[in-house]
Amino acid sequence: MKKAAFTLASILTAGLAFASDANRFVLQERAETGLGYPYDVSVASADLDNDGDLDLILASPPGVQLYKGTNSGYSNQGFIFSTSGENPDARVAVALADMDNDGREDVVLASPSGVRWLRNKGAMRFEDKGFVINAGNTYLVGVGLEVKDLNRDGRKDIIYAVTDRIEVYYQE
Ligand SMILES: [Ca+2]
Ligand SMILES: [Ca+2]
Ligand SMILES: [Ca+2]
Repeated sequence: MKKAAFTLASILTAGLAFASDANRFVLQERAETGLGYPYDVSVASADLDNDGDLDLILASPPGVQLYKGTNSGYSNQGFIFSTSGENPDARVAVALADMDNDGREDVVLASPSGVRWLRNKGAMRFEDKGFVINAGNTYLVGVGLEVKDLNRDGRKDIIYAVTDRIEVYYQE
């Protein structure tokens, strides 16, 4: 009985120690983006090739770059999508979600122009499905994006925000 109490105390102490360390962050890795202009950027992570390692996506007005997660860090795979004609000063936001429920996380990219879906075809290949939301803002605005099943019907929905409004879209 005494031993059980000691064990519980140890667990509590361990929990407190963990909580007090929660504000410490240690740089693990740093990768150059190669972007030579002060573009806006947005990042997200998911296991895009279902190999058990989280991968990173970096979005900017020129396009979307992929960093594949490996045992020894993240490996820059270059651009998986290039946006021709995007205003270099445009804002961007990116989210990773399985939009078509095929078991592969897709890339959802937002800019003032709207929201684009890059379908994950597997083996780190992505297909541009074009704009799923056409906002057509020609002026520069801040952009926010969230992808979630908001109405719990099993299909991912989109929250798209620009400076003066927030819009909720359900997937049909
Ligand atoms: Ca992976
Ligand atoms: Ca998918
Ligand atoms: Ca839904």
